[in-house]
Amino acid sequence: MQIDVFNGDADGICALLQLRFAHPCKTQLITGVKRDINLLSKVQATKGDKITVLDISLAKNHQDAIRLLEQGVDIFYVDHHLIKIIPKHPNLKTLINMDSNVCTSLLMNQFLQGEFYQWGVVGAFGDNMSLTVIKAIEGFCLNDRELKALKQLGVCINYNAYGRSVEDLHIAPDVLYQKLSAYKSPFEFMADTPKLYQQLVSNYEADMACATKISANYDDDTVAVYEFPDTMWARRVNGVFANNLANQFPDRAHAILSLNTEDNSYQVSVRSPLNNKWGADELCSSFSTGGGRKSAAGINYLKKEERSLFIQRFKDKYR
Ligand SMILES: [Mn+2]
Repeated sequence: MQIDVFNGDADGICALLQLRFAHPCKTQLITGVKRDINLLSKVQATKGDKITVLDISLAKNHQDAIRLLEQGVDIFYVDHHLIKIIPKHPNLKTLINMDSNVCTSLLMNQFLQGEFYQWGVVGAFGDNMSLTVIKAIEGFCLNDRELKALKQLGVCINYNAYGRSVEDLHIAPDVLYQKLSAYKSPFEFMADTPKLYQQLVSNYEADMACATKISANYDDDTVAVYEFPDTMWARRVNGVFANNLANQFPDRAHAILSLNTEDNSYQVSVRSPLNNKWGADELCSSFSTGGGRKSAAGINYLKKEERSLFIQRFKDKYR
């Protein structure tokens, strides 16, 4: 059996779309909300099964990867999240690159030599890769109007994956993947299913309109901190709002603290300055439930009493 395990965001979905267009087969899909990264723990497999894992940290899934490898399962692992030592195993094939100008969709595009690069571009826009990086990828051939359309699609597919649980999402990521997999070109998708495409766009715009009404709790030249309430739109919008702030203020680092009233904690999204992409992973990893990449990282459960400690470390990091 083939099992495809992928992050439910645009980067995960677009990496898998490219791979399955190039190598179609019947697969079992395992995915979740963007922050649900311990996806390998959900996998039950037996000797001879093949698993593809896309866009979730191998460091965070290390134990389950070893469990499956020891069972005689073959794993193909493609990712760009922080890992110190990549494990070696005869059944494990990895394509891992932690450069901040790389994402999983771009690694897949390279692997497939640009065959379905348009979906690679969509995934890369979802992960907030720069225009310079995207224009340099293998196979690239788009005019500015097409590029703009793919950007909007990437942002909206990515946006759909944000929420505390799949119940917060407008469309479950596995369902969205299956719908998109009918279109080898994203332009066909946008032209062919205007209803679903428009739905993705309007969901995004409605939540962004709510977010832009919130002003910063603290800001100076180097950092800005926002706090969001515990509502469905806020649970969906926080990461993307952080990306937008990063684009708008490229010399400033941003943190969004989203309240979780259930356990009196915050979910934190951090973006390092776009013009100096470093430190977000280190900052977040200094808290027990934190992790991510140099440019974008987060903390799942920041206790309310750790709020000022976090803000202090955040300011110190980027001052
Ligand atoms: Mn990614």
